Amino acid sequence: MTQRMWREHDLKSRYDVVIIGGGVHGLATAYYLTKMGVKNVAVLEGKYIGFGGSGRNTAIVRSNYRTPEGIAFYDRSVKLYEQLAEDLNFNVMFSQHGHLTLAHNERGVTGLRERANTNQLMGVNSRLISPDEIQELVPEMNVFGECRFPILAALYHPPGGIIRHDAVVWGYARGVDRGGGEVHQQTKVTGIETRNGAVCAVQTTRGRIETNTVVNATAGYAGTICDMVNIKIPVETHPLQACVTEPLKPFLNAVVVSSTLHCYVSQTDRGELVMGAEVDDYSSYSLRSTLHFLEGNATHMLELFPFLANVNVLRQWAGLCDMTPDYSPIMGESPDVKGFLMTVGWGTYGFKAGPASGELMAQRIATGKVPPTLAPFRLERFYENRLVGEKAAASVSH
Ligand code: PYC
Repeated sequence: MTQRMWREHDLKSRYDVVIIGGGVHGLATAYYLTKMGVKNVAVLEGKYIGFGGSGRNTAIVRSNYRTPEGIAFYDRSVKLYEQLAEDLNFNVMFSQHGHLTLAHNERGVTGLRERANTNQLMGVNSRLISPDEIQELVPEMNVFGECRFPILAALYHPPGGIIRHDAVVWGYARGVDRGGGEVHQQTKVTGIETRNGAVCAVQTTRGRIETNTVVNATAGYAGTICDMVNIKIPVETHPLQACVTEPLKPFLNAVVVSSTLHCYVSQTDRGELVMGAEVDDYSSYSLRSTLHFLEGNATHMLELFPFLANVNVLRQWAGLCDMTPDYSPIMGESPDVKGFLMTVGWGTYGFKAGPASGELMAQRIATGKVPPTLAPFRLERFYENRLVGEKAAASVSH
């Protein structure tokens, strides 16, 4: 009989680790835990795995960040993504065809030059390139023609690219199952119990589970889960919208991003263009996409690629992004509730971060020690004034 990708189980009354959220962060944490020998692990997902941000992103992977802390973290994630197909024995279709961030004014060029320098100092392959080189890499782009926002330079990051996001989620889920962990879909967490300042149980729609370690690996609902143990996190939830066109002949062999025009685009192996914008400027939990987004995104995209004017958009959607004040995540154990850990607040960077987030959280849990790459992202940084400012590395931000 064919082996199922991941099996269904009755909920046990006790697990060593309970992970809330069946997206890439929760599944990767469980996967690396099982690899480290911690096998009595359950991932709880209220809907189906990949329902949230992991199934709603634009699948861009890169490590050309701004801060040394961010670069080290995302570089580890790119390296794990590079090995992932072999590690999981599952084709995740990682296409490292390069990533271009365009600058349209002098301030933009200065910001990209600073990022290129810091990337190079940290061993990450990124460099500033001229309009001639941009045109060579993307011949179909309107680099020298009539336009409102001239292209002055770009940050070129060859290891960046796109991956098949569903495959990553399914591959990790299968890895968890084969490693001895459990994936529970349709299992909503309704409460978390504490005793003497430490986690002792989780209440779910399928029953109560005893555990001393809970990981909040949710997006969109990170604050709701933290509220269950009276922890306040500085997170605001905003929708991020994206869309996909009908398939076209392959012409775009790089991810192209313009933060001035608030848009980014890549071409999938099937030929579709996946395009997105910045987060909506209002806070909301709506997963519905809007005409306003589509009009704005099309307008900006046509500045770069005027020949797309008659291409049909097939689908549009929204995902939820938990934005922190410094655009960096919150990772590690809560300072106030023992055994309550978080990997949340990923903003618009969540999907590309999944493997490194999972590996570091698993190391934190399995060893009881804080890995150096994780340390800068602790919740305490907001009280200690040690922010890790990554807004300038956002593909698009207000
Ligand atoms: O940071 O690469 C990025 C990104 C793409 C879409 C949203 N964020």
